[in-house]
Parts: sequence; C-alpha cells; structure tokens
Amino acid sequence: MKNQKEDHFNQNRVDNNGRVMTTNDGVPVYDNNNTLKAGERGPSLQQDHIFFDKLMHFDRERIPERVVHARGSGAHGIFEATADLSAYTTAAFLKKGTVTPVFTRFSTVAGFKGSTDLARDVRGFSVKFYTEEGNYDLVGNNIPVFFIQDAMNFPDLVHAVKPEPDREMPQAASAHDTFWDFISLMPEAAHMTMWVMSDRAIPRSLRMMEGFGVHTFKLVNGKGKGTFVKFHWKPRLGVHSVAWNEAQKISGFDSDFHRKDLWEAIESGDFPQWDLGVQLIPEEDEMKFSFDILDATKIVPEELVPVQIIGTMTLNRNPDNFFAETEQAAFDPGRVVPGIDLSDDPLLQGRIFSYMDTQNYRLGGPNFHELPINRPVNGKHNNQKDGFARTDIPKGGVSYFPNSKAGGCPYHAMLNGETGFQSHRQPVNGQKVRARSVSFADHFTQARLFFNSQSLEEQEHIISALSFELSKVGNADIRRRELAILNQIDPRLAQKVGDNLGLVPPRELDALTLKFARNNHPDYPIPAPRPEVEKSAALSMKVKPGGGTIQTRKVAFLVDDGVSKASVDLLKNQLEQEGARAVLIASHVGKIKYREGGETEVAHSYLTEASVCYDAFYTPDGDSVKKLEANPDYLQFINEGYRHCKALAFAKGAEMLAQKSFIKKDKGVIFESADDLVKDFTGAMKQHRIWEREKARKVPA
Ligand code: HDE
Repeated sequence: MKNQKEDHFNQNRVDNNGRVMTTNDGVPVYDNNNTLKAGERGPSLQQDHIFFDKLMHFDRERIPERVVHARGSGAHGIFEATADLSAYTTAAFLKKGTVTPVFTRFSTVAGFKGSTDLARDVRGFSVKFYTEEGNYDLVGNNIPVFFIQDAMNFPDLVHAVKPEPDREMPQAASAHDTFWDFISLMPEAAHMTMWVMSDRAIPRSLRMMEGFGVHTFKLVNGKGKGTFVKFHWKPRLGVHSVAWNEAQKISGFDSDFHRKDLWEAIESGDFPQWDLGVQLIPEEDEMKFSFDILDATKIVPEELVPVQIIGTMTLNRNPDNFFAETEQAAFDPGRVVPGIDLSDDPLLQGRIFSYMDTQNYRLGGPNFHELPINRPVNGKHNNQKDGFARTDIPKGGVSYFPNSKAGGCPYHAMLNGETGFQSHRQPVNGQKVRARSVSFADHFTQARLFFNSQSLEEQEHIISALSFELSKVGNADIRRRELAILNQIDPRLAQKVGDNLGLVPPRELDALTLKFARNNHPDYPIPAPRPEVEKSAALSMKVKPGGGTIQTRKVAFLVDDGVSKASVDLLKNQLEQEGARAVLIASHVGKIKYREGGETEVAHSYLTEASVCYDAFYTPDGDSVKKLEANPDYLQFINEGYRHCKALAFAKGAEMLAQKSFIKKDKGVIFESADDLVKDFTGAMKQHRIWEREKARKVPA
C-alpha cells in the first residue's frame, strides 16, 4: 500500500542531478546568465525565446492563496487502524491492521500566507487519507467547536476577522474592532470565543495539538445502519501551549517557529504521532442530549460519550516541494468514502459546496485532482474530460455512459453487484424554510462548561486574552456588548475583564445582540436546558494524558568559551537519552574551548537565538560563568525563561548567576547544590510549565 503510493509520487518527482538545464520544451540552455542582445551593450532582442520561456513561467508562479487557512505546513505519513469497527462501518481503511498513506496540513486561519505561525488563532488540522476506496478528507481544527452554526454566516465571520477592508490591518490578529463587533452580535460564538481566548490558540508545537472533526459525521455499516460519530486526534506528546507574552516575541524572533519545529522533528526522526479517537452515538440517541449534536458550537462531553481509540497517525516524511504538495493539496470535507457519510449539520452542509468551489478557482480549473498530491491511489475512472491543465490521457473513443462500444466501461458498481459509495438511507422530511432549530438556541451553557473546566491558571489566561483583545477594540459599545455576553457565561469572568477595561459589565445582553439573535429565535433568550455535566476534565490542557514526557523538547545550554565539558555532558547525555535535544548557545558561533581542553562546535549564538524558542535552560559550570555574568543577553535569556514559567537549572559554580537576575528558587528552578540536578530538572520539564509561578511573581523580561 505504502509502496503503491510512493511509486505514484515518484512518477512525478524530477531529479536535476547531473542534468543539463533545459527550457520547458527540453531544449538545452547554453547560457543562463545573459539575455540575447544586439551587441554586448545593445538592446535586447524580441526573439529571445529562451528568456521568454523563463520569464513567462516566473510571471505566473503565484496562485491565489487560500481565502482562509492560507498559512500552512504539511507532511506525509501513514495511518494504521487498530480497532475492529466492522459493526459500525464498512470503510476499508478503518479495518483493523490496515495501513493507509496520509498527507496532513496544519494551518492558521486568519493570516496571509506569509504571516506568523504564533498568531492567536484556531489551527486547521486537515488529513487526506489515500484509501483503497478513494480519498477521504478529514478537514478539522484543533478546537472542537466553531464560531457559527450556519454556513450562511461564514463569509461575514471571515470578513470580520481578516484585516479591516479600508486599511488592511491588523495582520493575523483578531484583536480589532470588526472581529469583536461581529462576535458581540452573535451570541452563538460564545463557546468558541472561550476556546480561542484560551491557550489552545497559541500551541507550543503543531505536534502538541489535538485535532477535531468538529461536526458530527456518520459511520454506516454493511447493513446500511448509521451511527453518529465525532472524530478526535490525540497527540502522543500531550497538548501544550506557550504564554501569550512568549507568542508575541516568537513572532518576531522566528515567525516560522511551528513550521520549522515540524520540519526538524521529522528530519531528525522524531515522527509526531496522534491517536484517532471516535465518540459513537447510536442513531436512536440523536435527540437524547441537552444540546443538539448537529450544532457545531457544541461538544459531546467525554463524560457522556467516551472517546475510543481506533488508530494511529504517524507523520514521517517532509514534502519534497512545498508548492507542489502543501500548497496544491486540495482538501474537501465532502470527500467521504464508503462507510462514512455526512450529517445534516448546517455548517457542514455549506462546506460541501465551498471547498470544491474554492479548489476550482485556486488551482485553476476542474482537473486539480490530477495533481500528484490529490490523486487517489486506486486511480480514477470516469467519463469526465477536458478542462484546463488536463494531464490524464484517457484512451478510446467513448466518453459517455451507458455505452455498448466500450463494453459498458467504466461501469458503475451497482450494475456489477459491487459496493460503491452509497448515501446513508436517512429519511428526510420538512418544509423549505430559512430557519434555525430551537435546539440550537442555547449559547452559553457549554461556554460556561469550558470555563469551569479550566485550571485557575488557564482561567487567568482566558481573562488576560479577552482583556488584551478588547483593549485593542477602539469602540466602547463593542466592548460593552461583549462584556454583556461574558456576563451570561460567568459573572466573575465578566467582572475581571471589565476591571481591565474600566467598564462595569451590563447584566443583560445588548439590544442589538438581542435583535440579531431574535432573527433566528423570535423568543430569544430561551431558558437553557439543564446540562448533563458542569465540568469536563478533558477540556483542560493541564490534565491531558501524555503530558509527562520531555521527548523532543529543546533545552538551551547557555555556555561560552571555558565551559566545563564534564558539567555540559552531565545533563546533555541524560536529556538526550530521554529524547530531548540539548542545544549549545554561546556568544559566537563556531568553535568554543572547553575548560578541560579541546573544543566543540556551537551552531547558535545569543545574537541569533531567543529564550522564547526553547523549553528549558541549563547553565553549566566553567570559566564561561564569568563571561555570562557580564552578558546582558544571557541574563535576558534566563529572566525571560523564568517569566515564561519554564524549568531552569544551574550547575553549582553557575548558581550565583541566578542572583544577578529576577529568578527566585521554586520547584522549576534547580540548583545543583540543593537539588538532584538531573532528576529534578527533567521532572520540572515534564510538567511543561510551572504556571503557578506566573501568578506568584510577575517579573520584567
Ligand atoms: Fe473551512 N474553508 N470553511 N472550516 N477550512 C477552507 O477551503 C469554509 C470550517 C478548515 O489545509 C477553504 O481549500 C466554509 C470549519 C481547514 O487546505 C474554504 C465554512 C472547519 C481548512 C473553506 C468553513 C474548517 C479550511 C479555504 C463554514 C473545522 C484548510 C481554502 C460553512 C471543522 C484546508 C480551502 C487546508 C479551508 C470554507 C468552516 C476547517 C473557503 C464555507 C467548521 C482546516 O473552502
């Protein structure tokens, strides 16, 4: 299976090694330095077909970027099914033991293609499974709910969050008037707002995010019975975020931070893995909950329906070419395979049109599925023909069905007694209306559930994020309107954000908010049903399984000439054994001398690196300590690491450096003289962050 797909990609790979340069028609190029001129100093000639061939292509290199999710990074891998789901679905790729090639693309939503990775934003999590029964696209996000309930509102949501139309500002940021204007008029966005204001929106790594299918889908078994399903990706490395102050600085120091992290992990063999989980809901239980499972602003709490793991995805190969693969990858939630079907979620229904339409435009016509990254491994056979950039060359004189001239081929499965894609036989009944079900009218219960399920530090981060964003909103009416929404979720939350804005949160929803909500529900606000749960452990990042590893974490070894090799090796060997990466940083790159004699190569200096790009810090012993004491960049490194609640270790002779900084001893600050250097340092790293420190001591950095 894997090889089949590999061969398939290989057909299109071009290797220039040892080849003469040619034009696009294969004509060898004699001189790629000079245009054709009438004399050495004369004008260029119209007949320079070699130059025109080159420029004509160059002039057309850009294609329209995705209207949303423009900034993305992708990788190849495999999915292995590990559970027996035959009672629920016929999907071949979900059969236990089946290995299916995948291509996964992660993205931010709002920013342009060249924008920073660390924007506060939702992350896209799209997976294309190249199954034996055609391509299946699970086009999800790292947040399990969405801002809106109906596809009709999507262009407005996107216009509101994107840079404002008159000034094209701000880039990749929701902290501006138009976004909060829209959000404060749409109470249905309340739940999603809590998630995007949480640390989920500033992941430490794309490898440390959950993924969600968001909508409810359907599995269909061999007897045609449907089961509602929610998809979850659970990262093996745990779910982790950075601090907001850190995110803003990473955007300056390394705006490719996430892309680089993914690329480097795969290059170094640290293949990221996610387990795929499902929540299965029998059709009979469709109306059983206090919320509507077709409403994309709701989760199904794991306490009500547990997540069962059904397989594992491993990303193990970087693309050969960003444009050909990551940029041209065309995802579409409407691409489902036999055994999986769509639900009536009105947001999902709108997506089924939009993605195919957008690919037709973005990739220049209807043949985008012939691009290598989009081709199904099992081939495509139909009578569709022609169109821009057709690359298949169908043989024969027949392109219609039914036919007798080609023996009826390609035949449809039914005629041959085979199974193909069959829609779930779901009864449909109703009048044609533009309306919203009353079961979609409760907007605050799950926003409250999310807030209540967070740790104290996580709640503080949400309050800070809301305060940051709303402080950047110039219009006081918008701020007040949003405060009224927050007040419906949790008065304490509204109060704290209100304090930061110098406003008293209104008790009732704003008249304008009500006006728009009554457009969908004339009797709004409608009393909310009693929720099944008030808290859900799975919603907090603090209690995620898999959090206790230091694998792939980057530890900055802050050194200089004269550092003790023994002191470096003491921690380096141990960290590397546990899968972390030790990175030496000195005042210059190149070779540095060890105190014991000999030297080592250092690839990074205080000039090129910043503390925000590292997970933990170690200052070894040696003559280097004197140099570091006089180096303000070093002091900033450790102060900032401390402020961002990371683990810091100091070898005995370097402990005095901590006294030169704002650092105070706590369980994340390890002194060789007082602690077990290796055990306590790795122990602190396993906690990811000492978030409690943030509350106890705010220090400048
Ligand atoms: Fe998308 N979305 N979306 N979206 N979306 C696109 O398709 C759209 C929604 C998501 O890595 C576009 O190829 C509509 C929810 C991801 O290439 C476009 C609606 C979720 C990606 C589009 C939604 C997503 C996109 C832009 C409301 C989470 C990146 C370029 C009805 C489940 C895919 C493109 C990639 C991309 C439309 C809502 C996730 C315009 C109309 C909900 C991960 O077709």
